[in-house]
Amino acid sequence: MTWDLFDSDAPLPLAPGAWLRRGRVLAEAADILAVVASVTAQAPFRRMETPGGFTMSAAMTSCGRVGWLTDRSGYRYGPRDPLSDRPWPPLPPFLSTLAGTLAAESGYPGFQPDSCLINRYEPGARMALHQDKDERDLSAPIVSLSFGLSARFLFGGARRGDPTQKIPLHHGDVVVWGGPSRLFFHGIGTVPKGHHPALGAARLNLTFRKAL
Ligand code: MD6
Ligand code: FE
Repeated sequence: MTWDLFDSDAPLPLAPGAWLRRGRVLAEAADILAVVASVTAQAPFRRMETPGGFTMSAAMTSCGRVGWLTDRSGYRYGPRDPLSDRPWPPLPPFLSTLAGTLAAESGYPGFQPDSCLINRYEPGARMALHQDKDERDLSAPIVSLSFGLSARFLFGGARRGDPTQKIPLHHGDVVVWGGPSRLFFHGIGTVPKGHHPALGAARLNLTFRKAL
């Protein structure tokens, strides 16, 4: 795909290998959210405990061959939902195909995610600065889709203390990143009060990963 300077849907560079696509999945949002609802009916959102003993303010669930987990024993991917002791719901083909297309559009052909982490924030929830480094193959990018309430994405650098860009993420926005910035620190600022027509008082974020 090619864009010129005047295309309003041209990818915005955030860092080397990191791209923001404003509204890229607006047209698909209703279908994506319907599929997410069927996943969360099988594997409900839950607030997990960090290794340090804090309860995360965002609630999470997963689908795919593995799901991301945290508890007192650490951060990891695991094949079963600890709430049910059953395998995570499968990654819906519609979502894995879409994630592959979005990755390819940002210069990462051949991306085949095996896990999707779904985060749910109510107003007041946030996500502290972190790196995504529990995946085995760090050459694969991460594809991130945001819905519902807007939030500020904090995008830093290779070191925790590096300055952060503060980028608002809105319903339908996509961030794809890998390559040189794959391990950059990032987080989500406290989600402000509000109401979104599609999701009410909540923000959802889907991140597609190649974890295995
Ligand atoms: C969120 N996202 O947007 C949290 N991580 O709710 C992430 O932590 C994230 O958006 C890796 C890659 C993309 C992301
Ligand atoms: Fe992350």
